[in-house]
Amino acid sequence: MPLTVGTAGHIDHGKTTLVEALTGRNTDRLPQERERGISIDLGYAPLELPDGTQLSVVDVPGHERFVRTMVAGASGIDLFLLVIDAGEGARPQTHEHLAILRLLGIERGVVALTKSDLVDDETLELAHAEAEELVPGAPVVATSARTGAGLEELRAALARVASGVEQPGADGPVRLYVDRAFSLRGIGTVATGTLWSGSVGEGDELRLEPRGRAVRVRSVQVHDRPVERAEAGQRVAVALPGVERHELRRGDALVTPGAFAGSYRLDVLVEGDGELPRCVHVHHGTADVVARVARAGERYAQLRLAQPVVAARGDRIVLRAQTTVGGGRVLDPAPPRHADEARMELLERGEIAATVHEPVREDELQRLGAEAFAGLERRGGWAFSPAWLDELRGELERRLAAADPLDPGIPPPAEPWAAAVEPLLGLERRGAKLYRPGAAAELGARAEAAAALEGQLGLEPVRVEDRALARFLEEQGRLVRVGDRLAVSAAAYERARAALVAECESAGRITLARFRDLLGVGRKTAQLLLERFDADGVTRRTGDERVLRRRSG
Ligand SMILES: Nc1nc2c(ncn2[C@@H]2O[C@H](COP(=O)(O)OP(=O)(O)O)[C@@H](O)[C@H]2O)c(=O)[nH]1
Ligand SMILES: [Mg+2]
Repeated sequence: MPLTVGTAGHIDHGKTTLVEALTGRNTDRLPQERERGISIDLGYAPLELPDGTQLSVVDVPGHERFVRTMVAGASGIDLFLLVIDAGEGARPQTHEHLAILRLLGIERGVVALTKSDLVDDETLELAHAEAEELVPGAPVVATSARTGAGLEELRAALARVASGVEQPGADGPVRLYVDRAFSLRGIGTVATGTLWSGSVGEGDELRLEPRGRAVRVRSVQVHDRPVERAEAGQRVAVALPGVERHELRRGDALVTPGAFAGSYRLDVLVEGDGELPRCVHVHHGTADVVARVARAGERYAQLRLAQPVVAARGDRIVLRAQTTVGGGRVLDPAPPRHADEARMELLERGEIAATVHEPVREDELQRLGAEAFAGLERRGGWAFSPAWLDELRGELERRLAAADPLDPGIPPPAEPWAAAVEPLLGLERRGAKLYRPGAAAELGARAEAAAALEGQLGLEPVRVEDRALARFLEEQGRLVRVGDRLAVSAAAYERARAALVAECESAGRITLARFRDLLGVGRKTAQLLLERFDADGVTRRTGDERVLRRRSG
């Protein structure tokens, strides 16, 4: 599996010329080829070294593109080829590129002093010394693309450094950040990028995130040649039938379904020396997204992104404003909406389970690490701490104790995890409320009030302010509610009904006035009672009169 070498260095220092001298390919010429639909592998050139090592060289045309390409992860760029003009020495972009390489943890590479044909030996020696000081530990090789001097030595140095670089793993879920997307006649939409992990082959079902769209891979190319499967670390072009060109954006990721998701927040460990502006460009994968920085203590920050990114724990990011202002490592690719220093400390130490208290979605936690679930309770796709469950039980107990004894239930939790957690609570669901198992309504402290009320009840409605008490007593057959917060005795209601039914059966109907006279009550009381009989389905109103409903009995 080839490793990828990324060129770095100030503009006009001879990067492209050197890559052409090494590989025979002019990476600057590719855009025109691309327009003709021939090459889909912009800026990449294969390089076979004398010892058989396969390298893939990426030469980055513009500065912005440099940043983007470099951020493309450990398996995006495995080693650097830092180019310094022997006559000019290190310039601003030399330093910035080096800083970015360091932020990203790309530590291995080779320094090429270029244009050695243009300088005298003394200048070359000076440049050599300067380069060794600038990049300690990296081999420094003087070269001339014009004369070919030093090219063999440079190849040997690259082979030496490459032999010490770890190959990216082919296992794990697929992750490919889209670098470019275009349409080819007869093929459809094609996306290119570096495969960070996993492998991709014809027929694979993947997801395009953060859009969340299912896609199927029709065919795969590596360095312009069709392959059965592409492996992690390779430059890949995938044909995606059915996907429109405009549905793909740089920064999107093709991933194994469910393995990664988009997020508007990243919790990161800040690397670099300190202060960050409040607003930065976050470079991650192939994305460049604006974000607000919420610091959490001296070492951490939450990045609040203008567009979602698809990240994973451990990913490197570069932060830029006018220039590179810092970098970071992702601690949580989809953190809660709050920059929590204590939580980030736990995440940095790998104590994932300790960050979980209230329920979090299992798939989100899964993304933080394989051992994330140790010591947690899991139910219905949610994970939570046993301590949280105890707290919830305690809280519900308190609310149950405070509930109205007449209806000793409480509304169940309404959070998204409620259905998963409810069976663990040991409570009984009745209708819309939760009760202690077997709990029954009781008068409790209102027994006296109930007795006093019952003493007043008769045919004339009595005011009852306590609605719950009125409902309870009515359910027990001890009163009948009429109007708004009024009640009559159950016996009076029965008597009134008997009178009403008898009258209707003999006369066929009844008026309000007749009913009032029959009972010997006021108009208002007669009205309230008739309305209740209507509501109970005893009578039906027709104009000024009432008739019996057929089923009344
Ligand atoms: N004399 C000489 N000129 C070189 C050499 N390498 C590059 N150049 C010239 O330096 C200029 C910039 O080179 P280029 O590769 O485009 O630089 P880049 O911006 O770093 O990619 C071009 O005019 C090249 O012809 C070299 O080894 N010797
Ligand atoms: Mg160039």
